[in-house]
Amino acid sequence: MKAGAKKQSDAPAVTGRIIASFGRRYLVELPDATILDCVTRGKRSDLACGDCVTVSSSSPGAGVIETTVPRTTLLYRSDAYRQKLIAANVTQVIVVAATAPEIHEDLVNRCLAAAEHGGMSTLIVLNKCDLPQSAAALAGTALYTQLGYRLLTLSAKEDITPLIPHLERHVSVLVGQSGVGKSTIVNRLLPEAAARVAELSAALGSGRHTTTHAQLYHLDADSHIIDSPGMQEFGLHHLTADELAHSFVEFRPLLGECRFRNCRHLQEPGCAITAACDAGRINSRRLASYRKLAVEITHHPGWK
Ligand SMILES: Nc1nc2c(ncn2[C@@H]2O[C@H](COP(=O)(O)OP(=O)(O)O)[C@@H](O)[C@H]2O)c(=O)[nH]1
Ligand SMILES: [Mg+2]
Ligand SMILES: [Zn+2]
Repeated sequence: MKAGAKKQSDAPAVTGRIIASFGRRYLVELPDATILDCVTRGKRSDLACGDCVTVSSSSPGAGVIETTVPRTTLLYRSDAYRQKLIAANVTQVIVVAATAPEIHEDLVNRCLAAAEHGGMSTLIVLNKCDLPQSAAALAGTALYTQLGYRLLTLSAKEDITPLIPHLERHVSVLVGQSGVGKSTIVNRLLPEAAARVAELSAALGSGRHTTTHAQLYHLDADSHIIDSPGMQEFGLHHLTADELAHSFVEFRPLLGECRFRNCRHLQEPGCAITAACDAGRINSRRLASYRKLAVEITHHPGWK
């Protein structure tokens, strides 16, 4: 040991995965399925559910997170002041909407943009299709299938099986506003695991009924699913204006065709995106959603 180095615990560090995060407290699952209640050293809080970490054990059942294995992906949202990590190492973002509560289209657009920016694949699930208002909701989502997004209609309560093939060999994260049925989906897929983890979390976390943290579950050796807390806000302050425009997939073929190179597609003359919208080739609700975001991310003091 180098002079001055802190003495670490005697047990060698092992690699595990964060399966739940509660503020600065994490549940880390080891390869033998043991679950450790872990903290980080110092004030570090840049870890997310799905992160692979090395831990040294501090006492039976507890550990300290020492290092993080580099991530393949990170899904997060951010406002002008801070970032909120949602999940790490996911390959697929499942945006869950429902026939009720009414689809929050801006939120769907933001989740999709974050997934596009982070290089994850996407699936939109329209849940609660057993309810009478499902025809209207389905009409509202036609926009997304026209853009090329995959859309699955579901009634998690009645039959979860249509979702299963979409989960194979993915680490999926369920995102969307609260009340759309994310936790129900997990419960229907994995009733026993969900109950067991809920118990563990109640003991360690806040003990509240609603999901106040993200939680990872195993479907099989290669397929995992993360339930996330419901969100109303989804800021994308970590994107530049250019990255934002690229994360709206239908804008991509037109980017570079505006009169001004640094066009933000707001009110600039000669904007190819505005022209495409006027011609009916870009949906005006999507453009409005993009503009709201563009104004948001560029109108604060820290903008780069
Ligand atoms: N009718 C109907 N209700 C559902 C369905 N899935 C979930 N729910 C209900 O919607 C409410 C919110 O579900 P929950 O899973 O907690 O949503 P979350 O906040 O997204 O996790 C609960 O009362 C569920 O029973 C469904 O497929 N059909
Ligand atoms: Mg929930
Ligand atoms: Zn433009």
